[in-house]
Amino acid sequence: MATRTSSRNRRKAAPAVGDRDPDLLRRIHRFMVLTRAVEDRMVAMYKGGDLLGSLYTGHWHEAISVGAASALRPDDYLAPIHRDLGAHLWRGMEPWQVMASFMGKATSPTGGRDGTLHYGRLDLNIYNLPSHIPANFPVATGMAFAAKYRGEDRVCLAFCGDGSTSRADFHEALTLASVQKLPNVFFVENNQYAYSTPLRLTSASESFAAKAAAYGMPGVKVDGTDALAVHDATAEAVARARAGEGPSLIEGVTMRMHGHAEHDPADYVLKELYEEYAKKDPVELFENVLLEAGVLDDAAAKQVREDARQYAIAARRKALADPMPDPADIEDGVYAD
Ligand SMILES: Cc1ncc(C[n+]2csc(CCOP(=O)(O)OP(=O)(O)O)c2C)c(N)n1
Repeated sequence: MATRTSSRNRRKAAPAVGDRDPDLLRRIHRFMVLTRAVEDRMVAMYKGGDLLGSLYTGHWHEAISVGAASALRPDDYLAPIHRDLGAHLWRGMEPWQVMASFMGKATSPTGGRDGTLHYGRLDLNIYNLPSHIPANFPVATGMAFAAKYRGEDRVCLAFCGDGSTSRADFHEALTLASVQKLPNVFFVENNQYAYSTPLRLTSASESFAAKAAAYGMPGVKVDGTDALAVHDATAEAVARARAGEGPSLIEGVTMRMHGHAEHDPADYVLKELYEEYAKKDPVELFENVLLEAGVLDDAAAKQVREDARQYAIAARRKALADPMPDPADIEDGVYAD
């Protein structure tokens, strides 16, 4: 799957950027480009046999992961899923750490205990994502509960996929958060497939955002390929949570442009959907918004892409050279003393 489209997206640029901080916009753009570059590099690493197992990516989720994370304060909590590399990077996770994780290296955030994507960094207030989806949701309510209990004005942003909304923990988390007026922002990344299950077999509701009403919280549906729309919706929900007004639900609609993971050719996906979303590359769309607004020029945009490419190459080099864990440490961090 080609991950860069051409100037054809330029004609579809979103409305102007208003009086938003140009530095923030350029930073959002830079991290979206970096996310794409790192994931493209990691796809090549997967194909080249560098990784231990399969690879989960978030192509076309960059506007969601970066756009939403950029609405948080660093001391807010993040509970990501497997499509949210952009949110990790935004908060300070290094690309080489992510690569090291998929290689089981000692330098990965789990010290090589995990050979895939269950990395987090508590020093960056990023909760390690669990495999079971959306098991991060009840934990997110716990984190928000703790913040409220301690009288801190911290917010917790948690992501899940469309398929995950069918699970009981989704219902439990939203119920508890709204009853307790917890500072949660729940973000449903609707990429229209839950592995091979299409949206029409996941929910009969008109939207996921509409479900918020039943929990007594606001719900909003945004274009998940539009970084500004995502950022604005998240900023509003974060402000509400921080003000003690309780949780919100955001649905961002995008498309899973790669397989569930790289081993999956995803030939069950409708060809028309791929064709439609090939014209809606979130990275290109946002770049074009900034170019049209004069926040970025062509030379700067080119430089951002090249810097990201080089950064990803250097990250691979470091991760490859990093050591595997020492077998003597195998019990470290497993048992409490
Ligand atoms: C409780 C549970 N059931 C099944 C799985 C296997 N599984 C992992 S991801 C996934 C699909 C998830 O779909 P969705 O929530 O829409 O997220 P997406 O992968 O599309 O981003 C499944 C079935 C799991 N990890 N946990």
